[in-house]
Amino acid sequence: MTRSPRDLSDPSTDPFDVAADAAAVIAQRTGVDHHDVALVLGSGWGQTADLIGETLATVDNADVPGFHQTAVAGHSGSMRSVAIGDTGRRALVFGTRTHFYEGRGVRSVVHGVRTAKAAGCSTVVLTNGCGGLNPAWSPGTPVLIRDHINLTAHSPIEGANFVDLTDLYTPRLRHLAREVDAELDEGVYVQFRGPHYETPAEVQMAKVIGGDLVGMSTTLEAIAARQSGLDVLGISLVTNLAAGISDQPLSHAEVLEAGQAAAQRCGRLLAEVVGRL
Ligand code: 8IG
Repeated sequence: MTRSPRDLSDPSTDPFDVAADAAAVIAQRTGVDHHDVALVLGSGWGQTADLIGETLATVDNADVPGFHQTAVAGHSGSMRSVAIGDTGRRALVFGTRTHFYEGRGVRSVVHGVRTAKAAGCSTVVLTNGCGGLNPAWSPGTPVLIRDHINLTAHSPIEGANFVDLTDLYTPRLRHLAREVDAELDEGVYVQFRGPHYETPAEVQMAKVIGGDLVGMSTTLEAIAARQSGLDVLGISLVTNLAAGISDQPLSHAEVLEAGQAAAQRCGRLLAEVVGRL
């Protein structure tokens, strides 16, 4: 018996049911019913997962309930099951994410995280490319996310469900990341809606309210991860100085370039952290 795929945009659909369906397809296509850690690869992070271990299966997003192909250059529209070194554990690596600015709704944005939970993961590693407010962070610098400010005015949580976001970015995992790379700075990530970059005045606002990094992703996913009981590690790759911090204009080409340049350091960092989880 086949069921018709459930549509996340239908309010009568339970998004956790779609996540369970997605996890079942992933289990079938990858041949394992359990993954241990999920990674979401943001701008500039595309190559980094190769250092984690061997890719044992690749699944097209289009074949998994609730997932979509991607619209952003430099992102891949598939997910992979990767052996974590020789630990016997598996990573579920999402090569792309759905961004809030795509207008598919918050449920789509956090579907990967909910699917990771349904697939058995206990930890999610959220990566992104972003703008940096600290002029010392040259393009290609990875920065740990210590906390966030969500300026989307949305939440992935539905109903009167008051989830505690204290220590949202698991302190133990931040500590682990800094054991791997002692030079890692930490910062507060501010999510704007996008898809335009900020004005210089908006970047100054982000600074005044306590931000260090500006981007268009991650916070909604982190909130959904906490709701699901997942541990969260967030790592930003500063691919450009935020608007007005330097006198250079912003371009997506610059973003991709910085990612290439930083791939070694970021790849090692991810591989080592995931290996030690
Ligand atoms: I890559 O400077 C990247 N993503 N909002 N601002 C915002 N998002 C970004 C930026 C940036 N760089």
